[in-house]
Amino acid sequence: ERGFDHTTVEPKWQREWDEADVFRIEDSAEDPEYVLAMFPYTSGNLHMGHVRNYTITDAYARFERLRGENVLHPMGWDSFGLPAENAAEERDTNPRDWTMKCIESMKEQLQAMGFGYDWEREVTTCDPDYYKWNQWLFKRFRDEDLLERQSAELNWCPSCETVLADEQVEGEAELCWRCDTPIEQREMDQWFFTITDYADELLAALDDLDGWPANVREMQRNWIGRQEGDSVAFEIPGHGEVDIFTTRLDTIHGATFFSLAPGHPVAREIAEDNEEVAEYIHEAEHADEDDLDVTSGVFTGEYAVNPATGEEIPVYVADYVLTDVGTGALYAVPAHDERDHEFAEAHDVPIQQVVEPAPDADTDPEDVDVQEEAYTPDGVLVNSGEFDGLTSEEARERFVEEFDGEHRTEYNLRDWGISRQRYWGTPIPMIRCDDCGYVPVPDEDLPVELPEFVHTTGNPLDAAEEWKHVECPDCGGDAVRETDTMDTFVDSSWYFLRYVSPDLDDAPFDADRASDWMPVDQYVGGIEHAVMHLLYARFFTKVLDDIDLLDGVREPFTDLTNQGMVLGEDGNKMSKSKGNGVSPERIIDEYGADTARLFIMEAAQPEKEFAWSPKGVQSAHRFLQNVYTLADEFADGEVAAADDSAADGPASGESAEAVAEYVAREIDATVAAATDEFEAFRFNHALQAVREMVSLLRRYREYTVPDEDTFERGLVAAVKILAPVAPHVAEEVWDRLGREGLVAEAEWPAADAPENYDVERRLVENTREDVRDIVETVGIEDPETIMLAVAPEWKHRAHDIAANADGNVVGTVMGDEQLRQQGEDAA
Ligand code: ANZ
Ligand code: ZN
Repeated sequence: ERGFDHTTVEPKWQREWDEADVFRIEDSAEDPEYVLAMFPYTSGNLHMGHVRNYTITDAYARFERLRGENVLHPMGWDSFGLPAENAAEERDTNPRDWTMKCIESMKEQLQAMGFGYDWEREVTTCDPDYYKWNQWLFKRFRDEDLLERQSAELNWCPSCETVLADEQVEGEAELCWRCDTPIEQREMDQWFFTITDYADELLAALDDLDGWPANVREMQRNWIGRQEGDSVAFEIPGHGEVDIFTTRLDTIHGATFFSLAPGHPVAREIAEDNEEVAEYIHEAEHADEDDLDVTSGVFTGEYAVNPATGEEIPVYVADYVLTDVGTGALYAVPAHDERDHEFAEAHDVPIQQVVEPAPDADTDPEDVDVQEEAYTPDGVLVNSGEFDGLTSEEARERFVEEFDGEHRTEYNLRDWGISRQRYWGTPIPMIRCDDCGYVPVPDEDLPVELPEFVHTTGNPLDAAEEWKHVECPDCGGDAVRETDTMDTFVDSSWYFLRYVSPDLDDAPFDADRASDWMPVDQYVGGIEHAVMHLLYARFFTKVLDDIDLLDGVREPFTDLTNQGMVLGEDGNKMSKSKGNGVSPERIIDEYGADTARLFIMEAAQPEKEFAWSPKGVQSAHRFLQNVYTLADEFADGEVAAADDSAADGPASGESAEAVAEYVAREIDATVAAATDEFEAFRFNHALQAVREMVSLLRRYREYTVPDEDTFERGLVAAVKILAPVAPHVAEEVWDRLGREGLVAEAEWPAADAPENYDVERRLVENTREDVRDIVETVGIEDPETIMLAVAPEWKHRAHDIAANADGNVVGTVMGDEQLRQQGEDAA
């Protein structure tokens, strides 16, 4: 039985890498390259999503290392957060012990996968050596006026007398997770980072982040939500002036009602002696944000005076007006706004047109019927008195002056509330003194360490009497520590900088080294972090640069990749309840880490989702065994003596040199293609190319007695291309071929004659175009036809291109050897 045994091979090479310090990286190295995966939350278990994420960065880091780059590829633990408290509660332990156990087992799993990290740089956020710097940075933000006390609504359990996290509020009835008491909303002062000070820069800089996926940039744009508009005051007799925010001041003459958000102070004021309004507000506060009904609202009995017309229009309180958007109040113009239109129809409010299409617009004014449907584009004013005939834009400019308004820029982005009423987080380094107010803990007293965990109904920090009571750093009087801890997003906003100098004890990170390594060249992680984590990290980076801790680094991550989901065999998201999950450990046991890694990387491009496939896993495993066996046979001298009949030479009359030359060219083309594809993060293409090259080598030795040098060069190239993805098997083969040292430390292969490749590359580009055309005109019903159509031009990638055009399955159909042959014949 030829082949390798993964259960011995994998641990063996992991030990060898370790002993040779392959992944240890020195600072101030030449050609620094920073490859980073989003660090895992310490749940205790790696799932397939992690495995995919970390395989991608590991393969890329190893590839870059082979190309001579000095690659920083670190790993750490996002280890604060509520789940640890809950687990501690359930298991009668404490969050620290539980978290440390989780780290231990997750680290073992990462090591079993063969990921090459510089473990000397491990960063653990719940470690006081780390969170000390959260506290220190908090104070620097305060020095920079980027810290504020603001009031915010919190979930409050009146029975436990404690604030609850959203996750601790259960069900539609919103009950306390512990005592089932309905929770209340309470306004309380909290610490906020004023990220809104950076809103404009965070927004503008997105335009230049061209290494980021467009959808992530768009999500950040929407999240920041910058809008230019105007505010104007409407008088509500008995309640004073109410400011509205509008982007369509030109439509003010068409306002037929006025809407207040349920949380608007005037709405609350009206509710004081209006039962119906009070009830509506109460219900709105408890409604699920997701099932928002545009037509929901209640008439208050009050009227607002339109400053443009002097008309009185009815005032509603309506759910669709959001409390913290704009001013929380608006005038509604059903003729020109869809939501207002729907609301007006439901509540029988008149609809009055004030804008019609401009003469040069595509729409004929005759065709506009605002009673039927809102007309939303800009146009020319009508029914607006002396202002008729102005364009929308002219009108907006005129009206701000005319009606005493103000031009304003509004943002959706809010300041970042970082206070959490929980134990397992970074203590906020503030002390409250009755005489001095809030006083920061002096730098020399940092870190403020967490006290022992206690089981209690509320925040354990509140119960830590001894820890809590301290002297005021200013006046020496009795004072109390802040018992809130920081949002764990603070931890993850700068952890990538700590890796640069993880043991430094007089600064969060070494500024010089940081400017060598930063920005991160490749950042890979889940799309779920598109907004919060990635926006906060950008914000931190800008602040750190502004306070000269960085050297002109304005953005943390140059290239970003969001890996797609690994679905269950059934095409659904893997989940415990569906029982369709695949555990990484089982795959490692059964097939080895390399098989899992290869399958994952072959299955799809990193951004695409794919379904787990036992067939694909087996195919990856078989391929690795085949590569090993081929090398084994070669090393034993069995390749040259393969077959007597073949030894007579090519039957077709081609010279042995011509065949060897052909194979050599294919090897070059494969190397060149693999290099390009790795660079472009299309690992599956590179792997497809190497599979084809290996199968060519196998056919070569069946066809004739191979030229030994060419054959060996092919094997070596295959091993090197495979090394980033299937590193253990690659070492084993390398060793079997009698090569010096470790393939992990070898050099990426060079293509001898890249000019050949250039020609083919142009063909690929053309072919891609062709396939797109074919797919568009004939559809993808008959993939074989497409295969044949493109195969003559560039057989290497024909099937794979067709797969792209379709998006999935076609690739495997095309991999079929027979089809390939047909393609070659057609050529
Ligand atoms: C009057 C008006 C007339 C508006 C019109 C629009 C069209 P978009 O829709 O993205 O441009 N608005 C203001 N504050 C709001 C709040 N707190 N909650 C919900 N909606 C609010 O956003 C701007 C428009 O959103 C504003 O312009 C306002 O409606 C509404 F023909 O004012 B407009
Ligand atoms: Zn004091």
